[in-house]
Amino acid sequence: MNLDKETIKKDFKRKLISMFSEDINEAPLLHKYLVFGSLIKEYCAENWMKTNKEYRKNYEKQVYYFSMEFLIGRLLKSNLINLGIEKECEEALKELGIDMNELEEAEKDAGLGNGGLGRLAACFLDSMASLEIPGHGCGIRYKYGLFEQKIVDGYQVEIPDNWLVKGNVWETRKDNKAVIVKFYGKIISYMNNGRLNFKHEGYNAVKAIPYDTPIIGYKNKTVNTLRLWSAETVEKDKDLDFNFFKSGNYSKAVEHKSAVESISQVLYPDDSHIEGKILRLKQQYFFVSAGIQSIIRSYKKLNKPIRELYKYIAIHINDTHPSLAVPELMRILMDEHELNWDEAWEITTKTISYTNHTIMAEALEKWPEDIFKKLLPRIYMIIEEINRRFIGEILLKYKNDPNKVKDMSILSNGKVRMANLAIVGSYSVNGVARLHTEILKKRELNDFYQMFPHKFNNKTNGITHRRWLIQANPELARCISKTIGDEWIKTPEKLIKLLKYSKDKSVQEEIYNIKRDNKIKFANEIKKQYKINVDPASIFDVQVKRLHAYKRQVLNLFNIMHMYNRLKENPNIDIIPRTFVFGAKASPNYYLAKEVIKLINTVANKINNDKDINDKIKIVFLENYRVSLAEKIIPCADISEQISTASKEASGTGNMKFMMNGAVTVATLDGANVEIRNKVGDNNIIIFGMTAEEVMNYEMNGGYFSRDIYNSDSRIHNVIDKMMNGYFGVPSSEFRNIYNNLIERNDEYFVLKDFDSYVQAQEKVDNLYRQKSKWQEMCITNIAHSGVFSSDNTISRYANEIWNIKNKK
Ligand code: 26W
Repeated sequence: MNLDKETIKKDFKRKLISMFSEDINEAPLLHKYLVFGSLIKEYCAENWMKTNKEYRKNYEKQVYYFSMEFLIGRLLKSNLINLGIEKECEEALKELGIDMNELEEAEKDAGLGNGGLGRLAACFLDSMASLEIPGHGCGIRYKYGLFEQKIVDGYQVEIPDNWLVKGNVWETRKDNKAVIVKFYGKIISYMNNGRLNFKHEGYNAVKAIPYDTPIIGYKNKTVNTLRLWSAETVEKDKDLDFNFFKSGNYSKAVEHKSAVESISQVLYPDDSHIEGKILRLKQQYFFVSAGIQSIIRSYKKLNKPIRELYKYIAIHINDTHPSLAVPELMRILMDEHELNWDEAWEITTKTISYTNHTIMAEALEKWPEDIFKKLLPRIYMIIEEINRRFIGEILLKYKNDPNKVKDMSILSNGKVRMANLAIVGSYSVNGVARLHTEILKKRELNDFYQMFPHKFNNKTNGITHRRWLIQANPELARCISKTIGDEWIKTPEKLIKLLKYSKDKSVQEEIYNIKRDNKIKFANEIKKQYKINVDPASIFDVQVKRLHAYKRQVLNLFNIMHMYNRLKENPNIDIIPRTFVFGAKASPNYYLAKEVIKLINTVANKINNDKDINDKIKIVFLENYRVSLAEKIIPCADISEQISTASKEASGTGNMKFMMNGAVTVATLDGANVEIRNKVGDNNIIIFGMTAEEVMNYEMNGGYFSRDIYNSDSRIHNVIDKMMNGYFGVPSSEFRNIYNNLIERNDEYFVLKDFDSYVQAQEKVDNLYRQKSKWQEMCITNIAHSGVFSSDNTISRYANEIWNIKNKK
């Protein structure tokens, strides 16, 4: 977009007056941010409208990415970069006496997601717009995003994330596009002209109001839409509220309103455990029904036959959370468009595709049938019928084998199994990394794979290199462009050209200095916020991700405790100083994870203040890890910790972000780590630990005896004893869950089993880092190979191989 700085200055001043009646000298930072954000939105408004018109005019196939989570983070900087007006804006603001960085910091993160799954959805939106693919997001406008984390005395304390309170400049409320979603009530069947029809009566109506956010493509004219739904009472009930009010029953009116609004009130802060709460099921149906109704409504305006829906619309469901899309689309096609079952089923199963993001059994969604039936009577009927027909198919294929029916049916033991529903109702089922997809096919979903082999495929995750390199690490981006030209920006695979320079001393030096500058800046922040002195010359060793037993933050910490023990014995041992950085939120009711946070902080407190070890180890626990903090820490990392128990991490995407910023990965052969290793080669990554196959073999044979290792490995014995004997100044009761899991419950995630191999990997790090030129060669090799992990690549494959959309690039 063409804009000169004088125009920007003029527009800014005008808008500051029109919005707040203030001039620059008196306006607070927040007002300046709100004004500037609104201005940027104004700049993209025309292209937003035109994009929609073009899509309609050309009957282009639209993809709707349904996700309960979109972990967007901040939008100001990424919008400026994608509009191509970053430099002009920075200069204009500077001349107005405003610092762009300060303005950026005034934006609250949109934290509408837990972690990997939600951030992936956000990266995909950016890639779809940048590749000019007509793809839109559909989700929930939570009033409260993922909680804000405070660390008080080493413990996690959760604070509500009231992110909308000062306004959200990017969204537009669309009252004219509201729809009604129906809960509870009963279903009346009746015959009409020889056709069986269903009528929903006595339901509770909830109004779904869409809020649209523009998703701006990188230096093109495409502006797609993220549509998030908010729950409100319907007009009729508003009157009712008024009647309650008039009759003096004020509290009843308020109760009703808050019950309805609770649907879009808060994001569930759990990314690995289903809670089976009815409110979550309400959330799922709420946004799925609203989303599909609005898709069908706009499809009808095209005047195309409803039977051809799948030619113009693709609906993708991000994990099983939106799998009610299957029965909801069936309902609309049958009950509102009078198609018969077979026609509706054919259309539905040609429209919906599904991504699986986890094989952890406790994360597989199952809803109690009794709750389900009451809340969604018509949807339940449809699922019963889908299941009845599906069982017929199983019996036909497997010659009446009752075990297959038991294993595969959608309704089982009084539960509705959402993954089974998603697989049966969609034409494509994909995993998120090669290893993950193989495990799905061979084990977790083997029955389904045998029945529908054609549905299964892999789409390895990706990350947007615009946010995670150009925006987060502008100096590195500049250096890359200076070295190999800037083609990589539009075609990230071209980063491979850097490989030629991996041994080039001056490029090595330059990239070293860039990281060093990033580290200095961050070390200053750490000093300010945590009063901890960290040496920018130390190795920055970073593990940032949700806290979960399978991700094994404890393994990392045990190695640190072991290093500390060694240093206490001999303060002169020659190790390169390390700064270990952790960042992690624990689900509020995940007690083990909370103990781990307390343990990290407890150990940090002792080690950071121990004069004996000459500052050779520092530990920093970053409070409130979130997208905007990730953008700051990842460009500083020398080491990326990707140490999950092999087979447990479906893909990981942090691993890709670190690699792209020139960190060296310490990893198990899990998820996409395997593909990173295949790209960079064994010399440029540090692999340790059991393989997925070894882990799964142990699991099939009942695990292993962790106590044997505890008894035989004095390093481990020492570390665990110190954790439990008050050595760190905290009583053992605080870490009882950790201890029990590792020793009494046989260490489900093989922490002790992988410990020795991990210690060796960490010694290798120390060794390699001393060889400065070799280390830089590794960093550059990693950056050079990171292009294939751009989500542009991933999204092209989704478009070509799943959605049947030819992208223009
Ligand atoms: C509350 C139930 C629940 C269960 C699972 C909520 C959310 C989940 C998600 C599937 C968890 C998740 O975020 N999975 C991660 O998805 C990323 C994107 O594909 C992968 O990179 C991670 O490996 C995977 O853990």
